[in-house]
Amino acid sequence: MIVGTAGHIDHGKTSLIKRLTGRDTDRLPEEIKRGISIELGYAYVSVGNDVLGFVDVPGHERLVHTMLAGATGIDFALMVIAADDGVMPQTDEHLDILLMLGISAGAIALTKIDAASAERVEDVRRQIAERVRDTPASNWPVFAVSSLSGDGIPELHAHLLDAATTTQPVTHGGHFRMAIDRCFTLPGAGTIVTGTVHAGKVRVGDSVNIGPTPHGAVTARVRSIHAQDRASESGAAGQRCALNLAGIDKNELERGMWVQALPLNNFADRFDATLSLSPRVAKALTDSATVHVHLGTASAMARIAVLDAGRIEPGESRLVSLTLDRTWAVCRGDRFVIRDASAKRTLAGGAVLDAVPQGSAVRRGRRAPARLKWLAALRDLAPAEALQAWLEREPMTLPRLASSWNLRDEEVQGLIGASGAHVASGVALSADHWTRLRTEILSAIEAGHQREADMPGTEQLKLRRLIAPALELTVFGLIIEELLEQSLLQRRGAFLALPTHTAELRKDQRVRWERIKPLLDERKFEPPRVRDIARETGIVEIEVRNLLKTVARTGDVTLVAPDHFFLTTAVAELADIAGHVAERHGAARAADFRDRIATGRKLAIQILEFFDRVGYMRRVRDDHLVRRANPWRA
Ligand SMILES: Nc1nc2c(ncn2[C@@H]2O[C@H](COP(=O)(O)OP(=O)(O)OP(=O)(O)O)[C@@H](O)[C@H]2O)c(=O)[nH]1
Ligand SMILES: [Mg+2]
Repeated sequence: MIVGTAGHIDHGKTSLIKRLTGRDTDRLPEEIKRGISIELGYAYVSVGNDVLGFVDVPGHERLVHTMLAGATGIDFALMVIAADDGVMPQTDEHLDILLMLGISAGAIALTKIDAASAERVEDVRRQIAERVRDTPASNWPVFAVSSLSGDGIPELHAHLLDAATTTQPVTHGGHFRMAIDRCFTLPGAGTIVTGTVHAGKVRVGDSVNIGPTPHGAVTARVRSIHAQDRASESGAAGQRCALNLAGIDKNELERGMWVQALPLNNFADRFDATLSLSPRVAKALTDSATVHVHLGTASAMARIAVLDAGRIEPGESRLVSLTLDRTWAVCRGDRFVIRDASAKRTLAGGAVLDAVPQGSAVRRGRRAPARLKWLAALRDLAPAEALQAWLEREPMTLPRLASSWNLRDEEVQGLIGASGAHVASGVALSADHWTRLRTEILSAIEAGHQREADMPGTEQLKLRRLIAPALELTVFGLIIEELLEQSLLQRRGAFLALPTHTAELRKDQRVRWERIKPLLDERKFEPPRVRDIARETGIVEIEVRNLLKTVARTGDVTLVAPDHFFLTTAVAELADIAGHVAERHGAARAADFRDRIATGRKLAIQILEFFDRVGYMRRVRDDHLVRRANPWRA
């Protein structure tokens, strides 16, 4: 267990830690000279086989950011209030911060009782009771102590040891994450970073990512570990650790960065969260306000967008989006604290809901009602239901889920299982969504058949553009594969068709088709049009047209231009050639293409336009750019 002090300046935090652990954590020359704590202090005592860790924070009003860094990751708060002063501004502020960070276990040390009358001590007890009323801190026992005389210290000591055995350890699952609070070089050892492990476990020999640095995340290897001040093979959530890192220079590191397991890729300069404004602030927090945000051991400036209201009134909770002035590492559930722009007052505390907003959050606006509903689900529901609500709206890749929720593979699997989601090609979709997409695909193809009865069907990419433009290609492909396997769809050359959209040639039609086919084959890149075929064969024009339309449905010919049917095998070759031309020249242009296929210019253009229409190519002015592999070769 890690105990963290909190409280107003000079109220006796450091003295109390010294009395409890025998260690003076004020060691900087400036701390000794000024008699105040400036940096975080650390001390440890053994409890049986275990070690109790202490983090001592400064009380100075200008050092609240340091207090915040220290309070991150503690399990147990030791609120220190001096009997002479009683409740003071940073008593209030630190207590707010502890509660905003979600720290619910704690005790209150009423210090310096040797310097106050018994009456005064009772007065301050009443002040404290008043202050903590209606907060989780109202359960924290109050110990009247003197670090000078030692009065009350054994009782407090015993209580902490007891709490250490009964307090539930932080059972954060997930990948290893630790916010760096110190980094330094140890002669003979190299780069050391320290912090409180926020989640997961790290072992000697592990590779870890450190970031964000100005060059993104940097990889290093854990050479050795001290956990709770002892050499160890591993460090786990809830322990203070010092990691000796190989492959990284101290100068690349600073407080605020995270050491994380390699699979985590959770860097963003924006996150969406729930935010509660302290009931003790005087003014509402307005939309677009600029604030300081503190998360882990980092702080940054950020702009707040209040998503579900115009502003946040004191005591209210709202959904917000924070845009930071730099990139951060964040995961769902991370707690953070907001201070005003001049860093004078603590205003609000929150928890991250969407760590790395993507997809529709960005595309369709962060205040879209559906998105707000979804964020509320993330806030209010258990993980499996929250994931289900999320997937109902849009699919999520498993790596993104793992990163933004900090889940290990088996945890991802468990959650996916519990949410009933459908996983395809590393993407999770709700089962409903999957079924809906299947239905939409079938009806879009059906509609295509009705619209263009003489086309064999709809091209796959065009279909995706119509139905699910944001869905990963591979996932869309898998849905198509499933429909093909179940014989609900058929491939006809480059097209997808319903099995019902076909044509059997009658005997007389087959005979005529046998006569026409060689004509198309003879000049395969510039075959005769309907009227020319009619003239050459003596078959009535309208019958030629109807026959070719019927053959088109079987997929053997393709209508490329008005009344101009090509053998589908020739279209496939033309698509290859257009692809080569585009590869050679960066784009397929009519002139180059015509030279290669030796047809008229007008026809070359018509063929390229046909490729644009079915989604094989895309036209930009006179250029036709390839969008995908030749669909006739799929
Ligand atoms: N009489 C008396 N003095 C105390 C007691 N505890 C601390 N002091 C004195 O109060 C002063 C401040 O004590 P610290 O322990 O440095 O206070 P702090 O809360 O750590 O101060 P910051 O870290 O700067 O916020 C020192 O001069 C201590 O000797 C106590 O129980 N009784
Ligand atoms: Mg101190």
